[in-house]
Amino acid sequence: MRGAIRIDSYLCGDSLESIADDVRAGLSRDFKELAPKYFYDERGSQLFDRITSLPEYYPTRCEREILNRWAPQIVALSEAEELVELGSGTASKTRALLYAMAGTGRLRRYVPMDCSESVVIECADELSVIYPGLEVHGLVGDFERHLEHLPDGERRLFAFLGGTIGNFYPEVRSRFLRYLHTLMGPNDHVLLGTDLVKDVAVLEAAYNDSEGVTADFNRNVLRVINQELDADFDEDAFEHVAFFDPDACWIEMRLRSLRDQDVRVDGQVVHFEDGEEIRTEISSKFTREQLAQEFNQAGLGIEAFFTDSNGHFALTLAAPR
Ligand code: SAH
Ligand code: AVI
Repeated sequence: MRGAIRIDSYLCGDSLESIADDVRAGLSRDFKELAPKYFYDERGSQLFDRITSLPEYYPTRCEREILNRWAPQIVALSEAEELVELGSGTASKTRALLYAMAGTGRLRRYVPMDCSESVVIECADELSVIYPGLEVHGLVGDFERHLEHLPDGERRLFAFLGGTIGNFYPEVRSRFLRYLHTLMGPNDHVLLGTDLVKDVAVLEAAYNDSEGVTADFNRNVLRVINQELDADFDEDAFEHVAFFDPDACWIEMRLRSLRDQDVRVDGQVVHFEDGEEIRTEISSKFTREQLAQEFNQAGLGIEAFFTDSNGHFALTLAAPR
């Protein structure tokens, strides 16, 4: 016995040309750049999963601590009957929220959205077995482009966990929060996970783990582009770089070319100087004051703010004002 599953995909329509245009545009800038969403093919999602249990990568552990402790209160405050999760991944921490919602007897639907098809299918399958009465409506899509396809609902809790909002540039982030607000009804809530500013050594260690998993995850973007666009990046010719930029207040990940090289990407040749870097991800770190300001600017009122016992990570519950 299992709950009903429906999965809609909005990425099938994405032509190779649109990925090619995006990648080509990023690689033709003076300072080359690739979007972090390209990390996450099936292997990239598996590597991210390994990152979440590395000793240096504290965010997942901290957010799990908060959810395990506060999920019942979050559910009580939001009176949520439906969980909509953006960038859901394997939804491993989300289970604390679903469990608390099920405990109230009002859990109706779970709507995971992720650009990685494999994780949406896997987690929909698993959760429909654990909660046989649960309707799972998965969306394989880009949360920067496809939020309009989220099903309508009542008393929804929009969860955006893991600190993934930190992977947006600040202007994209504020646009995203304002847009999310327009999608929310008066009884909906948003639960946002954000990594907090802390000791630089702790921050940098989380993105430079001793096993090199983050380095493999970073280089995976080259593998994805090789597969998608018939490119010929040599993964071993690029090294992983990650550092905290105190002015921007973010961790920046880059791939540094280890030699002068030409790479063929979608029929064009891209040149890399020895030592030239491609920016592959930013991961912003926040203070409570900054979060309050950003929610306020998006028209959202904060109802609760939780951190783990070390004050490393925060979950903010907010609703339209
Ligand atoms: N929420 C999970 C996973 C975080 S990893 C956690 O907290 O552990 C970031 C997730 O967002 C990945 O599953 C990745 O596939 C997804 N993702 C990244 N960019 C995306 C985009 N533009 N649209 C949709 N999903 C995206
Ligand atoms: C998904 N996101 C919040 C992770 C982060 O920490 O910014 C991705 C990641 N990059 C390297 N390690 C983990």
